[in-house]
Amino acid sequence: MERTLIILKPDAVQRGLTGDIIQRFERRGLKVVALKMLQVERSLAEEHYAIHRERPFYSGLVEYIISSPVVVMALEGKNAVKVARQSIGATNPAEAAPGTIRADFALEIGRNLIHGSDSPENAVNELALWFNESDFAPHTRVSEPWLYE
Ligand code: IDP
Ligand code: MG
Repeated sequence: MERTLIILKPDAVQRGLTGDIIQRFERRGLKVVALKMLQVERSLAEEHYAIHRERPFYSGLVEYIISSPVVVMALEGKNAVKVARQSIGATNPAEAAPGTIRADFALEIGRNLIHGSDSPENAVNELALWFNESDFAPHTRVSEPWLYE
């Protein structure tokens, strides 16, 4: 089993879409094992997006992420990183496949609702950045034999 970090960005919270988005992951079979709402500190936003520091959109991206509260979660499941990215869709909602979260709920790259880790290695690092070990509530669900053979 693998874990991935998901951030429901300020636009998802402000637009009242957090429930719809979490439901999509739950329906797919991914399991929420940590979940919290917080106002992000600038330093955390800067560290999370450090890889984009030299990009022209970086300062706007940091302002966006700290502009209003976010909901952050850890999802667990087989290939969680890959399948969550697939359900999220392409970075630019205008290019995302129909049926993905970004295509179905968003229009612009700078307001694309959601973050998902892009590799298992980055997921481990991002989960450690956003959560303490005590924030996780690992559990087995009765549905698991019906999700995994
Ligand atoms: P990802 O979220 O699909 O992994 P990244 O390339 O890692 O996409 O970019 C991180 C975030 O930076 C995007 O989700 C989006 O919020 C923002 N971003 C990326 N490119 C642009 C851009 O050209 N203009 C504005 N914001 C951008
Ligand atoms: Mg990314």
